[in-house]
Amino acid sequence: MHDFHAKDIVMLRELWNDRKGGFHPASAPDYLPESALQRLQLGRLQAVVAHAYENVPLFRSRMEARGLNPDAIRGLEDLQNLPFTVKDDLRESYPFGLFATPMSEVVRLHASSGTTGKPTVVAYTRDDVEVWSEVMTRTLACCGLHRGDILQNAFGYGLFTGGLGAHYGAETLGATVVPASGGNTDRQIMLIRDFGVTVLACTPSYFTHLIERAAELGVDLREQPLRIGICGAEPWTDGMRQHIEQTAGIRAYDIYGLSEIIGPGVASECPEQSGLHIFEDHFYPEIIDPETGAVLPDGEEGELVITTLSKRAMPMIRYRTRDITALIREPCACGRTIRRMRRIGRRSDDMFIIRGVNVYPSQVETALLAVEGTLPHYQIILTRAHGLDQMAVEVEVTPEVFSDKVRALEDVRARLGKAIEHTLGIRVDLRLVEPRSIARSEGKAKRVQDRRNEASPG
Ligand code: DLL
Repeated sequence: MHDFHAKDIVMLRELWNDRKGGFHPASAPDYLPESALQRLQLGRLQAVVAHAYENVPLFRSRMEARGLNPDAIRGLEDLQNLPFTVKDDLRESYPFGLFATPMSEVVRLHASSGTTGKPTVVAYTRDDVEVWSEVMTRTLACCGLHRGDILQNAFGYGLFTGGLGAHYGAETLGATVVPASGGNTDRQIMLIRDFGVTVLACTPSYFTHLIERAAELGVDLREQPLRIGICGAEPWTDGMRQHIEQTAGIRAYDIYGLSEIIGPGVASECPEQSGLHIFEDHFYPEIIDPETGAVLPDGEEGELVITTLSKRAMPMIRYRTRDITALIREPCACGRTIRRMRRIGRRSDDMFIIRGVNVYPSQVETALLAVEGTLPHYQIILTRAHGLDQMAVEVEVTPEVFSDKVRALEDVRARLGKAIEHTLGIRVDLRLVEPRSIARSEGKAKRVQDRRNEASPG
């Protein structure tokens, strides 16, 4: 499968001992000329389509219904004739219905907790785990990690892909891993200090919680050797990034992935922080119009669709991620030639409509982080009264603002109200609350409480 460089990479990796970083041999495919990359992609695409066709009955029957077989893939552009795969396909084939290899070849299962009912299950062969380690190594190298770095991994270990994904990638890169997993925040802070941790990997919302707790314990993260944050698994705005970078004295990088495709390791920012490089020799990206399914050109915003080019246990053909972004073909100043995607600010299914206006949670975050006196802890509460959707935003304010009660509070309320109205075009019910009154998350933050279908009191 990774015919292309496997042996040489292993040899180079062992020779490689550059403590200052720079180029990591596993990153070689990031710099392929376009024509070589496309040749590689086409060969892998043909192989993966044939593999799925032969081994996944659902995929085969959808192909046959369109009068297609694997010979239909003569060029990369032929991919757009193939059927989509969606999250419900995984739910309906629970647990193992989409596997393309016998269980005797599956060495790992992961699952993502669905909001309702059964989780979705994903599988890996030994080769798949190796590809995963490779793309996570490339992710970490892209973010400037090198041997000698001590990475504290506060992504959750377990069925969630974040913990083990980052773990294997960091070990393969040659960094020292502290497998802290999520939670137990005081101990995390002690380890960061005592071990001289240089890299912290966790969700951005947990990072903000950790920063806050460190301050309460009298630990200034800016005085620690910590230099890089590896953040992902949930949307976060540039305002949130600035908050993390300034209060922790680090550079915070955005990494993207999803269980159905492999876990983390699908795309990563580089030091330019201007879009995420997609490891497209393994994950072929398309952007579609979510309404019509038509493929959109690079640069246009739409839903990200990914085809796995090398996965064996559970290949995904044209998987609809529901994440909204755009592809960037222009070369990156870092020198990588693989395409980038814009940061994911929203999903096609996290939008809600308030008095006729489309609202995304990230818009609220952008507005509130621009106002001084607020903290990056908030939640959005949706209710329904007399058939109309109502939106309230609860935001924590700093202790200074809160203790000053009337004047400072009114001042923040006025500025925040204006900022939200400016961004969303509507007024919302604003509730300024005391620091620490909104629940903290150890993994993915739940920003929206949707109570619209609960019976109204009385
Ligand atoms: O969250 C995998 C992951 C772990 C990615 C650690 C990065 C770091 P799932 O639990 O299956 O997998 O959730 C996938 O999370 O479709 C996006 O909606 C969202 N997501 C992941 N990364 C980002 C990101 C992991 N950097 C879903 N920005 C995806 C915005 C993200 N949303």
